[in-house]
Amino acid sequence: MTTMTTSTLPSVDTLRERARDALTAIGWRGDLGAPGGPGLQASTPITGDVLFSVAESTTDQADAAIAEAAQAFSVWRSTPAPVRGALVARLGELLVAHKAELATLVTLEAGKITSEALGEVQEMIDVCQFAVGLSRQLYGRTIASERPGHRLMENWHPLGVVGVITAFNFPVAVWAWNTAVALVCGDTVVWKPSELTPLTALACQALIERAAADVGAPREVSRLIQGGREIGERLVDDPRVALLSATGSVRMGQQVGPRVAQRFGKVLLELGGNNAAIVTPSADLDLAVRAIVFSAAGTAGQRCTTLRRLIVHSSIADEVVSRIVDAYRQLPIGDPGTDGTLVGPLIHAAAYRDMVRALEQAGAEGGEVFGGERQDVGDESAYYVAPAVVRMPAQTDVVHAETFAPILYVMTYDDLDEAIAMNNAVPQGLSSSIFTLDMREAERFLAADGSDCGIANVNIGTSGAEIGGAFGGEKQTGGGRESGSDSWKAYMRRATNTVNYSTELPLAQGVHFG
Ligand code: UN1
Repeated sequence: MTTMTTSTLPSVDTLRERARDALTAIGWRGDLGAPGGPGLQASTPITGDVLFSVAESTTDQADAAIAEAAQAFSVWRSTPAPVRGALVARLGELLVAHKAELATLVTLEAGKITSEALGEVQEMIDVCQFAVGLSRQLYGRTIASERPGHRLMENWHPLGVVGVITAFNFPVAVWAWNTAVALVCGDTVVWKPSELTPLTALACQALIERAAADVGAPREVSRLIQGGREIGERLVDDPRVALLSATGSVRMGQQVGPRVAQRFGKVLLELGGNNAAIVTPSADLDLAVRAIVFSAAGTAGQRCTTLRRLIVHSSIADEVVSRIVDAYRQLPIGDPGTDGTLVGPLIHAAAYRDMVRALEQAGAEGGEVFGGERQDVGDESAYYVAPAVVRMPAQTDVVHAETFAPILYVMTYDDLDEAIAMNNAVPQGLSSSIFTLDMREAERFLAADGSDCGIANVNIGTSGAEIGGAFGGEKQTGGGRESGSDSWKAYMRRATNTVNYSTELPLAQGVHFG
C-alpha cells in the first residue's frame, strides 16, 4: 500500500528546546539531566532519542509521598467539598492557560498529533469543570425508615489516599480524571505515571502545586512519584492507599488486583480493550468509514478504545474494506507536531515488534493484510507504520488479543445475532459500536443481550468518549469506571446512618427483645 509520509523530522535539539520551553512556561523549576544520566530516560518516539534524564523516586521517597498524602488527607477530608472544588477550578484555569504547552509535551513524549494532544488536555479541562460542579453534588439519599421517628440516610465520605497509576498513551488526561474527582471527593492523590512520560508528569505536578498555592490548599494533596514497577508496587501494597486506580495491561491488572484485594484495599482497573464495530447494510457508509478510520488509525492505534475489529455484513464487506484501504492511503504519516499529520509514531521498538508479530500471525491464520509497512521516516530508532487492515476468515487467536498498534481485523457476518456474539466473543469488554440506520438493530445492540462492553455506541466510533459518561469496561477490562456520571462513588465510602429521634426503641424487622 502506498502511503503519504512526511519524511523530515525536527532535530533532537529542537525537540529538547520545545520540551524545555514548555516546562518553563508551565512553571516547572527543576533540573533536567543529560541523556544517559541517572534516573529515568525521557525519550521521544518522534525520533526515538532520549531528550533528558529525569530524577527517579527511591522507594523511601515513594513511601514518604504516601505518608505526606495521608497526612494531608486528615485536613483535606474535613475541608468543605465546594472549597475543595475551588482547587480543581484553579487547576482547570491553569490548564486552559497552558493548554498548548502541555499538549506540546504530550506530543513529544507520547507522539500524539497536535490536535489529539490538545484534545487530551481539553479532556483534563472538561473533567476539572465536571468535578467542580460535582463538588456541590456529592449527594446521599434519604431512605424511608420502617420505624416511626427514625431517619435513614446515606452519607458519602472521603476514602483516603488514592494511588493513581497511568499509562503512556493518555499521559495527562487519565491523571486528571482521577485527580480532579478524587480531590473534590476529599481524597488525596499519589500518582505514578508511565516511565515513558516523565516530563508531562512534571508539568502536571507543577500545575497542581501552583493551583494549591493559589487557593491555599495543602501542597501535599497531590504527590508525584516517578519510576518503574518497584515504585508502583509501593502504592499497590501500602495499606494507607485506600483506592488504587490503575490503567494498563490486563497482565498488570491481574497482578495488581489480587494484591490490593489481599489487603482489602479498593481497586479501579482500566485495562485492555479489544473494541469492535458492527457495520450493517443500512449504515451510512460515508459516516461509518470516517468514524472507523479515526477510531482505528487515530493515535496510531494506541488508545485503549482503539477500534481493533470490524464485523461487517457480508453484502457490503468488499466495499467497506476498499473504502478504508483508500482512506488509509491518504493518511499523512510522520512528525506528529507538523500540521496535517494524522498518524504519528508508535511508542517504541517493542510496540513495532508486537505489530509485526501480530501481522505475521494473522497471515498464518488466513488473514489478508493491507498496509502495516514501516515507513521511511527518521532513522532506525523511530517507528512509523502505515495502519493495517487485515481481512480475516474468522475471529482467530490473533484477533482475540489486544495488540497496541494500528491493526484493524475485518470479519464478516450474515445475521445480527451472530455479529453481536462476535462482538462479545473476546476476553476484553471496553468499547463497541454499531453503524446502522435501523432502530431495531441499534436497540438490539444496546439491550441486555446486546454488546457486553462498558461503552456501546451507535453511529460513532469506539474511541473518543466524552468525560461526562462513566468510562471503563467489563471482563478483562477490569470493571472500573472513571471520570463522569456517578464514577465519583468509587472515590468515596458510603455510611448508612439511622437516627432515632423518638422516645421509643422499636427494633427493625418487628423484633421484640425484653
Ligand atoms: C485510554 O486510551 O486509556 O475515549 C483512554 C477515548 C479517550 C480516552 C481513552 N477519551 O478514546
